[in-house]
Amino acid sequence: CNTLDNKMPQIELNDASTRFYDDVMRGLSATPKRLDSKYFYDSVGDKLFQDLMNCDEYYPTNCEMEIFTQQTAELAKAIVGSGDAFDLIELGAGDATKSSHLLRYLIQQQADFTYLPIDISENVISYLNITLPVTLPGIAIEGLQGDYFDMLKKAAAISGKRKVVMFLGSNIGNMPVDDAHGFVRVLRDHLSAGDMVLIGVDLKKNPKTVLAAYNDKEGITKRFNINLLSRINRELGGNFDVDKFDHYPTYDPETGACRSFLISLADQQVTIGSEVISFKKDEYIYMEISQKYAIEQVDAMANATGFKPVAQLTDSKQWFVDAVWVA
Ligand code: AVJ
Repeated sequence: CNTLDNKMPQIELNDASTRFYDDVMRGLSATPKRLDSKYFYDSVGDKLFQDLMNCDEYYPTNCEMEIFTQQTAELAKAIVGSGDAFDLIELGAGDATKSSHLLRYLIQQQADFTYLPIDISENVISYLNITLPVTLPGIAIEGLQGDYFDMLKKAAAISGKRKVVMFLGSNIGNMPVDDAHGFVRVLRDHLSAGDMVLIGVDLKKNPKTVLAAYNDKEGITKRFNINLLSRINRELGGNFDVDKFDHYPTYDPETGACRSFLISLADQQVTIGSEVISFKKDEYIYMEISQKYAIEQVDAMANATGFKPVAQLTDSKQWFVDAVWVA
């Protein structure tokens, strides 16, 4: 039952936009206000995230790339096991820049595997289906577009082989610790004994280093956050005046929670469709969490969720870990 239906904007909304609209209205009607960072990634947001990965301060991508390029054999060894056939599934594959190093190595080693990238974006999946067979000759690839867990079920129905699930880039950090445990437990429920997970997790480090990564001098992170307001304007008929919001990034070294907020610079009213949302001056919208973990917490997460830790590969600065777990 959807009580928001009669207030929907006049523009035609498909299922995905309806969910977007419902989530936005729920978040902005709550106290305190919040938006969901999973909506950062429209085409403008994708581009801003690309820019972020290339900026000086944003270290996680470079750290994980170092692991994938410098410790490829170790990664392969941890997941290949006894040399049986397996499905290598990647949740949120993006352009597969990091994983392609592992894929190339596995092909060279004549490992018997199929690469199954799962992404919510049809663009991502058709791009990978077309480009990977060219850049990685000999790859067996079957891209799956859709929700992670729906597609995991589908993958299981297709093959029944052992599964290795990659979840890279510290995407797990976009959930608070409890939710992350819940997510990993659901992932475990979709796997069988002997299946594996290769998960990338950003680690606690000098708080100034963390904060700088989410407060870059060029202001890309700010634009990345503000873009969600612009997206609401574009797709849901909103009228946010984006100049009346400031970006407030935070990092708490005790909990490892790195959170970003947008702060209203004035008492103001914003309309979305026919709904009016009021902001007080200095009121915040909670936008994103990028949780950082102590390395012991990564093993603890595995143990708490039905996995056993198998290996931990860190970059040379020990800022990031790719952990391998077995179900
Ligand atoms: C893609 C979710 C891992 O949280 O570090 C980058 C997104 N947010 N800068 C992260 C992001 C702000 C990123 N993840």
